[in-house]
Amino acid sequence: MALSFSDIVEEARLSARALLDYGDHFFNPTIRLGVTGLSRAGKTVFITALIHGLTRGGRFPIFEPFATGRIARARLEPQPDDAVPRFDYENHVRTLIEERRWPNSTVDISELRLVIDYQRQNGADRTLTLDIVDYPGEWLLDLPLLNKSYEQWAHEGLALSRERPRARLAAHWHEHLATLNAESREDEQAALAAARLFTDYLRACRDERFAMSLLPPGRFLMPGNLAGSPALTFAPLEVPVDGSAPDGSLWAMMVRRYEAYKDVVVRPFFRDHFSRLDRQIVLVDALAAFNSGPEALHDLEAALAGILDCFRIGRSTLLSSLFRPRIDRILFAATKADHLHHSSHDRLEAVLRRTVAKAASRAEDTGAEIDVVALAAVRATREAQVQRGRDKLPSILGTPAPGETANGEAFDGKTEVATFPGDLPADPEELFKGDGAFRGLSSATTDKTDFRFLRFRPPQLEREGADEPALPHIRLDRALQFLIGDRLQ
Ligand SMILES: Nc1nc2c(ncn2[C@@H]2O[C@H](COP(=O)(O)OP(=O)(O)OP(=O)(O)O)[C@@H](O)[C@H]2O)c(=O)[nH]1
Ligand SMILES: [Mg+2]
Repeated sequence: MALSFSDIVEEARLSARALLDYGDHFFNPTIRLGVTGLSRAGKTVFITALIHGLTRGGRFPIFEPFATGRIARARLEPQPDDAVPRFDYENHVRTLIEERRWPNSTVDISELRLVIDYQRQNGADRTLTLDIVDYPGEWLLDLPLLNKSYEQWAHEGLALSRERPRARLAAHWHEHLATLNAESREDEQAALAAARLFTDYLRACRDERFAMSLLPPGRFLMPGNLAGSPALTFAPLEVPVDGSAPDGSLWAMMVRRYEAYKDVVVRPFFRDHFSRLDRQIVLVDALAAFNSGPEALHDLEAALAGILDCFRIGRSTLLSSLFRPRIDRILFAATKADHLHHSSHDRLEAVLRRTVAKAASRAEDTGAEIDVVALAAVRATREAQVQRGRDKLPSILGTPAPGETANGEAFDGKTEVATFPGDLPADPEELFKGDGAFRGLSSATTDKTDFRFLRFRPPQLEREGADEPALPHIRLDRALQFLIGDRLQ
């Protein structure tokens, strides 16, 4: 790949940063852990539960350094990056434990530093600094744009928007597109209308439940302080993939803005955040995808392939071999596993493993060790046997959040209900093929099935003395062991 001048400047900046970080890490062993996932995947809850568990004594039998008592203590310290918002841990914990509500949605990147004092296996005392970075998966999915020209991006985006079921959502935008001539004079009003209709289409895709999660450019749906700027006012045009835009044309205007988007949004994210990560966990709301059917599952698969591709691109983009990104472990985690009976947790992992494996075989080598886990960072349900007719059914008990409804019944946030979690098939292939393979939650006492997206309140905790009680979880310790266990040997 030929490097342009701006690429070379970029590489010099990256190298300087890498050297600085390297010096830092040498004296003060540090892991930068990236936590990402699409909107509502469970990032905020995961980080809150992780920090609460490490600082307040969680139950982590599979996290070896913790279970064997080698971790003396873990404490919060001021974070290293002054320009990044702090992860609002204290507030999130209060919301979860005292109000028994889930924390509000977060839209920006945030960071928190945790310092862990531990004893090495050989007895020596050491300190490991864990910097946790929460960032939207939508930003990650922008990375492939770095390797794509405007024409390539427009071509791919248009092709995708003409496939079922997207075509229906793109109808208005397509109508407008048909009135545009890419080679005509540049025209701000045409660009504004195209960008608005294109953004409406992206939003409609996102809102159709889980389906269709592959949607760069990510900032179109979370513009923040760039709202209304030219860098966010462009859209695909019908242009030849290998063509070049005539001077002064609408096409040239779109190209310029697409490149501006890369300069002001994608490159800074890559340089300041992504390229500095050591470990990465990608949270996936796989159950929502199963609930939406095979189409959503194929979409999820494509999104995971896209994500793996980002890690590969992270390795090859711009970088000399000396300063390649250093992510060496990636964990894919299916969240909210407390919506399933424990007998299905391994199956959930199997489906995710199968989905990632397919994606991994298409993406080239990411150079990182990859694993999968099914977890619930905060377990909101308990298990019970419920009598139905002559049978005893393995069920889960939880308190639906106030305002949740199912089968015409509205919940007040106080009553516990028993639901019967659908079984996942033993063979993951069935989910990809068939309809009706997974039905999600249904009522345990009747055979009504409209419980699929029921949200439970966080659990009621029993206080033991003055200590803050531990939050229950599923396999959070397994995730920790993979993500940082080896650095606490
Ligand atoms: N039952 C259960 N629900 C969970 C769990 N984690 C997350 N959720 C649900 O998923 C929702 C989203 O979780 P968040 O942690 O806010 O997700 P996020 O990825 O930070 O979302 P954004 O900030 O909007 O990008 C929560 O409001 C809960 O309803 C879990 O471990 N168990
Ligand atoms: Mg969040």
